[in-house]
Amino acid sequence: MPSSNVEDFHDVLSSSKSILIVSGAGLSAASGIATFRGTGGRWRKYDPKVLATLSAWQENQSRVWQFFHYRREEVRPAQPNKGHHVLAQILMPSLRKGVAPNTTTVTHVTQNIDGLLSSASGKEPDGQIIEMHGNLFDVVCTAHDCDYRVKNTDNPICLALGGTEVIVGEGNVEPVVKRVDLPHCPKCQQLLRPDVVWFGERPKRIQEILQIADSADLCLVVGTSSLVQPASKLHERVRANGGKVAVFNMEVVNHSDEADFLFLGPCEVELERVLG
Ligand code: BV8
Ligand code: ZN
Repeated sequence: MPSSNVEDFHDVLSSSKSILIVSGAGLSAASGIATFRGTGGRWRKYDPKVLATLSAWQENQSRVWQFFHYRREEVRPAQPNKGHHVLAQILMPSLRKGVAPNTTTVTHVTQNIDGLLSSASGKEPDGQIIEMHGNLFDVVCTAHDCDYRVKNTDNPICLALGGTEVIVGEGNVEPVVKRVDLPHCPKCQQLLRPDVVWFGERPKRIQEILQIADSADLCLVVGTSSLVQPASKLHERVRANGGKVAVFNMEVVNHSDEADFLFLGPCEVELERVLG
């Protein structure tokens, strides 16, 4: 049965040498970004197989670009919440509380593609922040022999997508933008795509992430339903190597009753109460 004793958690935290944080959509919920599977979650309205897979892209780039344009504009006004700021502080040795400043490495692997953790910490993804599913505002050229990959925050990313509402039929989005009007590469004129990891694609920096999980002695699992692999298996690797697991969630999810610590409630409140 997981403990919710903060003092016991602090003892584990202060003696940890390598901390892995794995976060999901629940961390950004308080910033106004819909989660995927929670009540009113985005996937309830759309079929993820239609909108976030390589086959969907190959079938209809217009449909997928409309969905990602819609999400870029949903995320654009969002600000980091208290949960992001508490987790950003832990990344900074000088700002940490309860974590040994210089002898502990902290890596935050987020499934979120909203970039809010980077905004809160004031630093782009690096060795400490890993956006394993990519970022909504990164685009990459689809030509295999072209290296064009940039951050693009244009609003809209191309004129044709401006103002297009995502028209959702029975689980489908009706294409209203011609392929020729979608974003194209300025270097080779091929089509650009969102630089995010779709279902069936290899998560970013996954070998590095697995090595970090295998050497971590504490894993914080924050705001994720732990349904999507391989992210959902990372805390199990930490446990398998004798590490401790602490879950921060609104509800008991996928095996969180096997965690060492479980802090139930909004993570933007619980993270500050337990870690702030
Ligand atoms: C891969 C980017 C191979 C795009 C995303 C059959 C069985 C098992 C696995 C598979 C299978 N078939 C296929 C697979 C593999 C598949 C997978 O896991 N499918 C699932 C659906 C079964 N995985 C893949 O395809 C991955 N690739 O496996 O490649 C490989 C592996 C290793 C090495 C080499 C090759 C790629 C997966 C990436 C997909 N892309 N996003 C986009 O966003 O459009 S995933 C998408 O789901 C988001 O990134 C999201 O973050 C992620 C997970 O969802 P959550 O973040 O957990 O969000 P959710 O809504 O589910 O949960 C929110 C939670 O927060 C809830 O628990 C809620 O209670 C809580 N909450 C809400 N508010 C708060 C809160 N908690 C605290 N405070 C609050 N305020
Ligand atoms: Zn190109």
